[in-house]
Amino acid sequence: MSKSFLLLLLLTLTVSAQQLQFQSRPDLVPTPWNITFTNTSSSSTSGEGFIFMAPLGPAPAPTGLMIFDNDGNLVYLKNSDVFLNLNGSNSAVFDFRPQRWISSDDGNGKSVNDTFLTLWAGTVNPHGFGKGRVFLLDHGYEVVKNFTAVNGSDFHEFHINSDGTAVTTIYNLVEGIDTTSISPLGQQDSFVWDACAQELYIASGNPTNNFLFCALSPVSPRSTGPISVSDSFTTPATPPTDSNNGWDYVHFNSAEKDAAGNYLISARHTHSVYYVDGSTSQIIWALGASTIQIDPSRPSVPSSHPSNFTGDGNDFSWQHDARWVGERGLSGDDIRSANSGNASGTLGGKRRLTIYDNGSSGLPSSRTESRGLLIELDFSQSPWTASILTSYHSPGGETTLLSTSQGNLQFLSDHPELNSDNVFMSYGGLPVFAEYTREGDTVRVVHYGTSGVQGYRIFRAIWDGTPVSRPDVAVDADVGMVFVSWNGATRVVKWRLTQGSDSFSLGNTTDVDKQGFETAIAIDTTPEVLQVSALDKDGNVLAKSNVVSVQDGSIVAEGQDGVKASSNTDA
Ligand SMILES: *[C@@H]1O[C@H](CO)[C@@H](O)[C@H](O)[C@H]1NC(C)=O
Ligand SMILES: *[C@@H]1O[C@H](CO)[C@@H](O)[C@H](O)[C@H]1NC(C)=O
Ligand SMILES: *[C@@H]1O[C@H](CO)[C@@H](O)[C@H](O)[C@H]1NC(C)=O
Ligand SMILES: *[C@@H]1O[C@H](CO)[C@@H](O)[C@H](O)[C@H]1NC(C)=O
Ligand SMILES: *[C@@H]1O[C@H](CO)[C@@H](O)[C@H](O)[C@H]1NC(C)=O
Ligand SMILES: *[C@@H]1O[C@H](CO)[C@@H](O)[C@H](O)[C@H]1NC(C)=O
Ligand SMILES: *[C@@H]1O[C@H](CO)[C@@H](O)[C@H](O)[C@H]1NC(C)=O
Ligand SMILES: *[C@@H]1O[C@H](CO)[C@@H](O)[C@H](O)[C@H]1NC(C)=O
Ligand SMILES: *[C@@H]1O[C@H](CO)[C@@H](O)[C@H](O)[C@H]1NC(C)=O
Ligand SMILES: CC(=O)N[C@H]1CO[C@H](CO)[C@@H](O)[C@@H]1O
Repeated sequence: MSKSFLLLLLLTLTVSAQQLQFQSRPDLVPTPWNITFTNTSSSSTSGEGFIFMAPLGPAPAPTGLMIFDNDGNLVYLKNSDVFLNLNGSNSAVFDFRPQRWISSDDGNGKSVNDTFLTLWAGTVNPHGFGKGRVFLLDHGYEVVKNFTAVNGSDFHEFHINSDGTAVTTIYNLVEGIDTTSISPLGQQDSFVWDACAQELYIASGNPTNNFLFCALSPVSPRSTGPISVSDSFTTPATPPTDSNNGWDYVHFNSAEKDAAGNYLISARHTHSVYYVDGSTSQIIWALGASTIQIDPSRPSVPSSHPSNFTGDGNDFSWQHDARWVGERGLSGDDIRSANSGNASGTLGGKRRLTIYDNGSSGLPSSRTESRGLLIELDFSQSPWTASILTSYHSPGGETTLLSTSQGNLQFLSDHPELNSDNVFMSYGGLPVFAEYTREGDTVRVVHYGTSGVQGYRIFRAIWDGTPVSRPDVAVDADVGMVFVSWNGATRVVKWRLTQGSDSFSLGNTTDVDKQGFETAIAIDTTPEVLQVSALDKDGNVLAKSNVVSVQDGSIVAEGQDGVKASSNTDA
């Protein structure tokens, strides 16, 4: 996140009426896509599933939660103001995607193993972090959980761990910190923004008491406040002497727990990734910056957490989204064996992670483009090594893309249901996402929105949605058409039009294939009324629109709502 992001956000988020796209849902305005590159010589095509994003940007750019199909057709759109009654200019939603939650207790005495849509909603601080709540939506798009970490969850992370817990980030303003080592504006008694990662039970929304890691403050009883202020690559912009000028020295932006129970945490402002013990909250090792040099005219200073690895895998800066890859289904013993460098273990004493290396913060940058990195850590030799195996960058035919904030990277092979080995990447602060082959060739590039729109994280995932509402129709008797849509429905294959003199004599059935978000169907304008039903691939009726007047579209009789799917077919 950066200040430029905030300026854009403060310009705020309304939608202009001229952008009307759907007759049946004039209130829904999706962000437009421009597929600027498709690699015709690549045998690798985009994976299955849908694209999940929550674009933000200056008015009148469309914002909110959005799901698209591969061709850029809208599947679902929800305006962000329904969460928390967001109505402030600095309110937003972030990090929208499906995640699987598996737990023996869902909070209502039942076990759960299902996919939920997850998101963060809240207010964004001018420094580029936030305070809000996290939400889980079910297959009918209804909120089933919402909760927040102690002191309010920050938007950077809401990750569901494989053991059924979740982790979110927190930012706390701490007073009385000595920053005199930070020239030129450091002060004896400073306000500094601490960053924490806290583990929560989803069932109750309460902290687990297993894991709370804060960079600066010791939080009893588990954390020791281990990351020194002098490890920061930033300096305060103004003297940090009052609470409005707190210095964001460390900036956590991702956290996730592995099968061994330990956390991988990305700290953007120390250019480091930390591996933190899940039961003691102590740093086990660091990857990234071993020396800090902010001003080239001054000598570099050693980090309090120099990298425990040698090799080019330390060469990232201002990074986001540190994720273990290739560990799906592995046990805690497999991971502990790799951590101990056991070359005969399942992972051969090695582990792989991905990082979105934006290489810039909007300040002068020595690098000209952002990139995704696949890094291999080898614990089987001494010293440990970190090597870049592949980098993903400069999508086909583009000038270089350097994003000053945000971004993420997804290894699709960790999601076998997507049937793809590709790598999916969002350029965060730039409104671009791209898909690469695992080897780094560009498969496809999509620009979305207009200049100034931002995406934080964008995901490709399988999703099965059946709204608990009914399909929407709009009749235009002048052109002899009915327009039908059903916001969020993923199972509809055909629409069935029935017409008649009243709601008891509907007949003369016409089935047409569903087209994109909204389908236009030719109608006979002689009968009095019509109704449109949604059919799945087996011809079952999923829901029915209201029965409406052919002449003016007014409601004659109620339709039939969708019935929430309780599906485990997605992952
Ligand atoms: C889409 O991108 C292409 C290539 O950059 C550009 O020429 C074209 O104008 C863009 N179209 C829209 C609608 O923005
Ligand atoms: C919405 O904004 C108005 C004006 O800023 C404020 O008075 C009101 O409390 C806000 N409502 C909510 C739910 O945040
Ligand atoms: C969030 O949860 C609280 C109860 O914890 C509930 O009262 C509130 O309605 C929920 N919010 C939404 C948007 O569902
Ligand atoms: C919450 O805020 C209080 C007061 O600022 C602070 O003492 C405490 O450590 C914070 N706790 C967490 C979990 O962030
Ligand atoms: C990582 O390096 C630090 C010194 O910088 C050292 O104290 C720590 O023991 C090392 N971690 C491991 C797991 O070797
Ligand atoms: C290394 O892993 C192999 C295979 O899991 C196991 O049999 C062996 O005991 C491990 N060695 C050590 C030193 O842990
Ligand atoms: C397109 O795909 C081919 C075959 O994989 C590859 O050689 C080429 O480099 C790709 N183009 C780009 C721009 O990545
Ligand atoms: C049935 O619909 C077709 C196509 O709209 C129309 O041509 C025909 O007249 C209708 N038949 C009856 C019996 O309503
Ligand atoms: C959860 O459901 C998925 C998909 O149905 C299944 O593959 C997996 O084995 C289940 N996991 C558990 C722990 O039940
Ligand atoms: C690797 C790299 O380019 N790092 C740069 C990231 O951006 C900061 C701030 O703009 C530069 O100081 C680094 O050199």
